[in-house]
Amino acid sequence: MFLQLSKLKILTLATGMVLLPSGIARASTLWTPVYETGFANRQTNGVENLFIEQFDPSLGILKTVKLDFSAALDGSWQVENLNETTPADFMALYTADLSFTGPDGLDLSSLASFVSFDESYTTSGLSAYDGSTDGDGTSGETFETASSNTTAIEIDAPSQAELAAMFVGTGQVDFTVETEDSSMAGGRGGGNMWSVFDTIASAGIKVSYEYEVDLPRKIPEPTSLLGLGLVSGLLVLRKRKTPVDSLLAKK
Ligand SMILES: [Ca+2]
Repeated sequence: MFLQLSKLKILTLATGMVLLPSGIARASTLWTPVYETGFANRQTNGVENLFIEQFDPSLGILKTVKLDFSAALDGSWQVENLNETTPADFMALYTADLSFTGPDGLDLSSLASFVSFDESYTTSGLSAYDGSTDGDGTSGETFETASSNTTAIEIDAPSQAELAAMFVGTGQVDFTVETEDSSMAGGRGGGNMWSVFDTIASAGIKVSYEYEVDLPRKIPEPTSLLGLGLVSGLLVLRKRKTPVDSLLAKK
């Protein structure tokens, strides 16, 4: 009997050791809201700065940086023959380009010339000036073009720690968007030409962060503790009765 009680007691203590730390630390994976920045309808040939929010390390452990880039170029070339007596022909080489660059160390070479167009336009037989300078009518013409692109880049923080580190903090990460237009136009058959290039750029960056948080450890519920107490109490009670049991057994 003593041997049996001892086994039960040891079993109870062992069970308590499992329950008192009570629970396994668990982790949950979450995503931050999407932070977005950008501009629209800006004239080309210049540099724009864009800033995105860093991941606040107080939220948890950064797992993934997801970046979405988007950009567009819209262009038009209008030409008009202003010569009032002589027909003329005109031509244009219309080129525009938009590139993203990021902070030092972040290779965005794949985003060079992210959006571009390279068009060649020629008019044929524009009449003498029709009296309206509008890129339309018998003496004018308008050409339009557009180009856009989107791409996503993911940085895996555990395997690209150095890269991911630049996105961690309470500040911002700087990006730039550079646009360039090197178009040209000319004519033949008349020295009176009206020509307008109009190139507009838009660009945007979105970022969201995947991170991991430790869930709180599970605390034993009062009913469990009560159960443990009852079990222990019963064991003590049974242990105290043991001598009586022995005497009865002898009888
Ligand atoms: Ca016209």
